[in-house]
Amino acid sequence: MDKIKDGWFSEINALWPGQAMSLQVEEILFHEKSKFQDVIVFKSKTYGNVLVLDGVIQCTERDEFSYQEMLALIPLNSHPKPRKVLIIGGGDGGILREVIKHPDVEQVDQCEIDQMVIDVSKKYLPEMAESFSSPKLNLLVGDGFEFMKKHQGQYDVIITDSSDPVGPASTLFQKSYYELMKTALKPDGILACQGECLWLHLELIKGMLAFCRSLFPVSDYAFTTIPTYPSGQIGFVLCSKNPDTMFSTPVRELSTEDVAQMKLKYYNSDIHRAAFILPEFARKVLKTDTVENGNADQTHNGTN
Ligand code: SPM
Repeated sequence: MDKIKDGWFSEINALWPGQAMSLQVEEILFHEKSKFQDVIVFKSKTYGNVLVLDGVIQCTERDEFSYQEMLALIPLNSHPKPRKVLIIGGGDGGILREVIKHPDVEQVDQCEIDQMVIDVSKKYLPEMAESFSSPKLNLLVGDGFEFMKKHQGQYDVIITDSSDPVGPASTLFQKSYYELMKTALKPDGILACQGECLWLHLELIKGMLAFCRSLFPVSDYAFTTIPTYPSGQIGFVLCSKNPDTMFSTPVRELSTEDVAQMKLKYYNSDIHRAAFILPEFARKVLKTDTVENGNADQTHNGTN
């Protein structure tokens, strides 16, 4: 609770030294320690209810759609028929809400380690948690590594919605985790993971893309804008076992009517394509291995 002073929450963390996002607090709605982390939900003055884990903002009611829609729909709309999806993490339910919107999705398995995150989200973030009642969902509370070891070769798409690479989520940014996801995917499967911030973690992202290129024939990086994450931006690491995948070209193009019917507020097919266009400082570092087939900067490696 030392992060809240004089009615303001400040997100101070060694992962973004010398800067902090602050939100004015109207009321603290929940504060407890779970088995895994410190969990706070507060009502903010201008961003609705806010979920904070170990002092780091996970989502606010006002801007969460940017992250949830993009992390869910970029991989789903890059796959020709995403029937079976696995979500690792995502205990607030926002990624699930977006995954369920895709008409081809028949089954979603979700593995979240912390029951408390699910419970507080159902109570204080009801619009994010609305799809926990979906008949397509098989929800498990437990460790994602153990779950995937028992579910090999099963998924069209795996989405990892994690917190940052410290504490319970640190292993989710390592090569061994990507190796495991590769084995849990079907032969043409796709994965997407929370991929940190270009302004703050370029070297971490470079390292992740390097091991992705050694594991998958196709890997890429996209990003979205979001006011309440550090530096207002967060990215996604994308990998495919199918050498024909072109992440920056959606295989399912949404009409204006589709976008309205799916109640999308950030994602559309144009922003899907645009999300892969990186500012020069990042492009130079991340998009080193380019192909000359009109597929801009996407990496194809010759791995399988
Ligand atoms: N479903 C929302 C969960 C959010 N998961 C990602 C949270 C990341 C928070 N920190 C962002 C830091 C970016 N460098």
